[in-house]
Amino acid sequence: MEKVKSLVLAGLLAFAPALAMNGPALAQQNAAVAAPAAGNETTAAADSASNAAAPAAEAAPAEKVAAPPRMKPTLGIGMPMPGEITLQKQFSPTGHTARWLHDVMLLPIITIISIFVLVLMLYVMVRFRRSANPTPSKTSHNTVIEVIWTVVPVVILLVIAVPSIGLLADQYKPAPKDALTVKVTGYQWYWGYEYPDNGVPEFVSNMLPKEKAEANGEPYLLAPDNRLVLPVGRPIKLIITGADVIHSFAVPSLWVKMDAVPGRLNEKSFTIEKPGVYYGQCSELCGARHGFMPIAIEALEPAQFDQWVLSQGGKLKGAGTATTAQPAAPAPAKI
Ligand SMILES: [Cu+2]
Repeated sequence: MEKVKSLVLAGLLAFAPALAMNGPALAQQNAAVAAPAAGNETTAAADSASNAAAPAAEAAPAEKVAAPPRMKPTLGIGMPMPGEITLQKQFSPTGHTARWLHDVMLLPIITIISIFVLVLMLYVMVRFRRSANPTPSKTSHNTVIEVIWTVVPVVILLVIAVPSIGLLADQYKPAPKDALTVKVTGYQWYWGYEYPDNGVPEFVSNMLPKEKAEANGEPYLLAPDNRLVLPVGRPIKLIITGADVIHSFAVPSLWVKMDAVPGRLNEKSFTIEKPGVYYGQCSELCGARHGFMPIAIEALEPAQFDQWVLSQGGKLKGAGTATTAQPAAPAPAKI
């Protein structure tokens, strides 16, 4: 009995520091998660309420710039379509190279090799079956054939390697100095966007409920309330991180996919070629609502993007140090 008692005591002592440290941390985390994850409807409602209250709270800036109207998505652009079997139409230079590599190089080579091997196998099965070929050949070496089946695959691999390595390098090319920096944070289970270059504070992006998405003419499960607004034709640098677990920021039609890892800042640079709405999703299993943290990039003409930045109380890059008053809550392109 004494032994059991001392064992329990020893166990409690061993775990006491861990329990003491984790208790408050866990509680804090839960409180932080509970607030935004309280439900999309309530978050959206709270957002609109704070937006309505915002103008009254900050009467200081004389001219209030209106945000550009929320862009309507185009069916089949920047989103998957039922029955589609190939990559989405691309809207970034790296995306075009990738799509070309897949459509023009890899797919034909894979198809030709598969058909060639299938035909060879069928031929061997028919031509050299036991009844048609009762005494099999004893040949064990054929130098010419051996050289061919070694050299031809090597040549094929070299031909694929050249554009493939070029694409790999392209995907990880650092952004130029004048790139627009946006910080993307993955949370369980929504995204946060912040524009440090423009002084636009972080706002969060939650999935739209079904009725709202349908009423807006937007694809349910892909449409969030607040979009990541970006300019067309300007190099963009996304700094991507995770706040709790590993997420992955992925927008297929812009050839963007980068892990959002807690404690690490991953970088992804790209340029969008055409204005539009480009949808994506979290692509890392990150928990129960992993499938419900969509991404929508709204690409605007640079002038419209500047207007959006001003509407959020931000300042234009290179516009000196004059800052407008920070609004109580940012109001990105609303529903
Ligand atoms: Cu996620």
